[in-house]
Amino acid sequence: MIYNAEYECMDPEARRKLQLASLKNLAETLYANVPFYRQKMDGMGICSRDVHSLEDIEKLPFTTKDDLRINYPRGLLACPKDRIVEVHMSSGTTGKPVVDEYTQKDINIWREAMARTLSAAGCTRDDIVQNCYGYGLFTGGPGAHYGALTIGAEVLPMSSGNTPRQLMVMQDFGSTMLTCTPSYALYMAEEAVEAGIDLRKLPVCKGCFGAEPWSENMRKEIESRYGMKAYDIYGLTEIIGPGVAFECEAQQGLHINEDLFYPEIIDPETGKTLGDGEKGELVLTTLTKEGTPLLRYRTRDITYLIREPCTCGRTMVRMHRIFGRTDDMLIIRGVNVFPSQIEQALIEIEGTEPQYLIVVNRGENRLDEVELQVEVKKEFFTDETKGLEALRAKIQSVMASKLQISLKVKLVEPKTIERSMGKSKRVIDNRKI
Ligand code: DLL
Repeated sequence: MIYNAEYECMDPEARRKLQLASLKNLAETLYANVPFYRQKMDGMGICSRDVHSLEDIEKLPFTTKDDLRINYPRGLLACPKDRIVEVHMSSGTTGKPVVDEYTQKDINIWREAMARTLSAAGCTRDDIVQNCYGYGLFTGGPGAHYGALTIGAEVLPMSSGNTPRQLMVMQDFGSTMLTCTPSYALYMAEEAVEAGIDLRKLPVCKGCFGAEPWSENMRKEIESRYGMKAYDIYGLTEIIGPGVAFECEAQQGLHINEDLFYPEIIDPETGKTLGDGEKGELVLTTLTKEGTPLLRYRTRDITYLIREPCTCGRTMVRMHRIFGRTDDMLIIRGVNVFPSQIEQALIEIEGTEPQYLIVVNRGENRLDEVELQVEVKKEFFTDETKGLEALRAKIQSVMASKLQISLKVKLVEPKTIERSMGKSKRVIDNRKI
């Protein structure tokens, strides 16, 4: 279902005009109101009057996560403080958290973006949305909540955790839609089996999953365990939270809410703009935000843009599902490795579950050593050590040929890798300690 055809199916040329007007306005506001941007633009000898076309965005400065941290907590505010009505922050596992401050207009933009997102997955006012993204400073819970309310659906604001209660509510209230991280969806499904609950017999038939990388394999697993259709949704605190991009029923990439967020793809090394279809770092500009608007924010997420028209009728550009991040990229003995590549390689190996953990150590010889722990399907975990040994050797040789690294594979029993209620942790890099 298309929530707002006027904008989602807009003539691309008309949209470009709108984007240009918003961009000029943004450059002007940031120059006038945010000293950080004024200094940057002065340093580059550029001002808003130099923006004549959308391509001129390349003349404007980038914003990085470090810029946000340096300006913590309120250095990037672009409007008077009393206009702020809500604040969110990232979890900030390293250093200071990044902050997003919303005016009422920003909240309305978020509601719109998330209403489009949930509608594309089939959400209507008849739905009961069990929202198990975390509530609080994290944007997941509130974002999905606002979207569901805007559509007029009923929301169960569960937040994450307390899985027995989640399953009880799902059965008793007949939730029809699930919103949470893909890893938590799988965790809940496993707990349901344990509790003797057949999720496929429940009304839950669709879900929007995101906030962490996941694969087609995980999608299939969620879809078959719940008997549902699973959609990928993408966003980040800095830009608005969830609601930046979402899958439609065609599931051939995620539509970016382009009238609100302007995407570019750059080469992360050189900063040069790349063309459609070329894989690189996603850079986003918030076109209409008031509280903490950002110019050319370097997301560190790797994807490419798909400009061809989509069968769903939306004209908004699509991005490929996120391949990984420039910064979770592991360098193993000089070879660049993304955890998502390892996951992708595992999909093709019969007998493994999409649950894995990468442990990186620096060996006595000072060389990197990687241990890949992989969960094996129950039926494989028999006493027949020969079968297991063959599987282990197979994984090892697939990884060596696909990733050009040799790693030690450790097969573990089903459900031994720690499950997370929020974002799952796929890498333990002991080299930094
Ligand atoms: O995770 C916002 C969100 C909430 C998105 C709920 C979707 C659903 P942050 O905590 O700031 O915000 O983390 C943002 O998570 O830069 C990506 O690296 C990653 N990420 C988010 N969605 C996806 C996705 C939220 N669908 C960071 N696929 C982003 C892969 C994702 N990675």
